[in-house]
Amino acid sequence: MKIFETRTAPNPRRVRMFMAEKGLLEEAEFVEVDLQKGENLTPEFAARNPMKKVPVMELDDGTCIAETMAICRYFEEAYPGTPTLLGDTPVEKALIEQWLRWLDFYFFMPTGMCFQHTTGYFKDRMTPFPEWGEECGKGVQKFMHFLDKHLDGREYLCLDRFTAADINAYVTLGFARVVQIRIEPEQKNLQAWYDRINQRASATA
Ligand SMILES: N[C@@H](CCC(=O)N[C@@H](CS)C(=O)NCC(=O)O)C(=O)O
Repeated sequence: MKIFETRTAPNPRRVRMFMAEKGLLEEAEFVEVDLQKGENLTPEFAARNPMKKVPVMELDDGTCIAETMAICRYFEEAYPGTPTLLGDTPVEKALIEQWLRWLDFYFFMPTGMCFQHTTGYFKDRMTPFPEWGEECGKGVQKFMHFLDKHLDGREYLCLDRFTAADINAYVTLGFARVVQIRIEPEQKNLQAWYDRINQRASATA
């Protein structure tokens, strides 16, 4: 299989970390896509993912699957016997899904909006509204306060073990640094959790 990705971009990073945790990095050939040059906007790329975003996975039979969590779901289901990151029981699966949605809507998306609208990185393909970007940045900081409180007395975000929720939050925190949003000195629980996840081999995958 092939995975079309951009090494510096946060969504592909979530997939890589997920695969690394399962020991599956060798399963795929990674193909670099230069987003700034618009390599994701070509008809050839759009044939694989009409939304023109990375990551996209192409299976050996030509099936293409886009969306970070859809790709992660594929690895979770297709490789039984690897560490589960999306839960084992109905309750675990639902709780992790709840966290993934919170993280996507209230953390990752506003971080992405802050990035796109304050840096103008994609101004060749969208109109940045800096004020909206700043507002989204405030939402990101608010969510980090929530995470810090939630992590009081907890080692991981959801359940009592490492899950995809930790991956998504960890990668988002790295992304937030690009727009100068960092863990504040008083956010000790969040910092301790970040340091814990940062020590995992998958963090540098
Ligand atoms: N919902 C998609 C979002 C994918 C996405 O936004 N990818 C970014 C990189 S992290 C991208 O390809 N941006 C290129 C562009 O917007 O032109 C997912 O979860 O995979």
